[in-house]
Amino acid sequence: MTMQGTVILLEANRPTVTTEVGEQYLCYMRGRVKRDVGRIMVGDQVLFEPTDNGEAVITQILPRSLELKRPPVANVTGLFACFTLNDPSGNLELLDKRLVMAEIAAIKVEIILTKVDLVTDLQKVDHFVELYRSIGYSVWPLSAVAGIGMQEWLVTPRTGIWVLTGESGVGKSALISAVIPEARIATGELSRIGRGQQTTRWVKLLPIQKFWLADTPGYTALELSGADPHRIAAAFLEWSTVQCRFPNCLHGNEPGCQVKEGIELGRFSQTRYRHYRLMLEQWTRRWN
Ligand SMILES: Nc1nc2c(ncn2[C@@H]2O[C@H](COP(=O)(O)OP(=O)(O)O)[C@@H](O)[C@H]2O)c(=O)[nH]1
Ligand SMILES: [Mg+2]
Ligand SMILES: [Zn+2]
Repeated sequence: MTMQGTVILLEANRPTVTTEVGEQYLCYMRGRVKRDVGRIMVGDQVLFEPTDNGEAVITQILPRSLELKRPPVANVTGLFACFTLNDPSGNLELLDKRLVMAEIAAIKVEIILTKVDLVTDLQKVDHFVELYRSIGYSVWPLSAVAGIGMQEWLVTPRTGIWVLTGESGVGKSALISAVIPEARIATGELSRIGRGQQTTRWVKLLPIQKFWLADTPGYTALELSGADPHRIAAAFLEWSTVQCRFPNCLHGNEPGCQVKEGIELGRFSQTRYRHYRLMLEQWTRRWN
């Protein structure tokens, strides 16, 4: 009998697959798909056949919608872009870059503002939340440690595979531990196993409500590949509300640029515009 499931873990090249109703199978790769053993990823949809001993044989890896390289996860639906204004304050340029990359890769993205229990400047928080919400992003101010805002974040309906991204120290592990206490044990064990490839490749999908949260010990990166200046400009969603004189305007020194006018009028964020210009520069240096 052929069944379909999601690869939620790879250990020593043995995939663990979960069906839609939550049955788990430790799988083998056999026959024609054996050559795919190095190719299978957490997040893959696979067809498999259970064997008599409660294990299963994978017969096919279904086509992927998307592959994230770091962490290695296939078929990612969404990213949680984690950011903190405290301990230590995060880099807004990196945040905007993540948001842009998610738009270009057509991955959903929501912003988690971590460590709000440490906030001393409430105005700064309000400004951050208002800015990104006004652009259209979901923003979840929360504290994993103090248990603030966790329910609001978690009960929002989502499906598919979601990955926590953000700089080291922003609180990704704390979030996972707060949501799934058992996950902490796995993460602890892992750090004892040691370093190197094993660690960075280690990913596990954890079931939360109706979606999967990827537990990744390593840091996450989105590449600028697939980007070009027009895509980068289009990823600044707030600017889609205006029309420049030239339809292909890149909002530099073109006459009749409504984006620049909007910035002068205080309608658009000057900081985000600066990050846009930096991204264009980086793109030019890297790809030309
Ligand atoms: N006060 C406070 N500290 C936090 C919170 N979340 C994480 N931390 C602390 O911030 C540090 C980094 O957190 P961690 O989860 O390891 O960050 P990661 O590198 O993104 O996984 C640790 O010392 C955590 O205890 C929070 O909500 N409030
Ligand atoms: Mg961590
Ligand atoms: Zn323009």
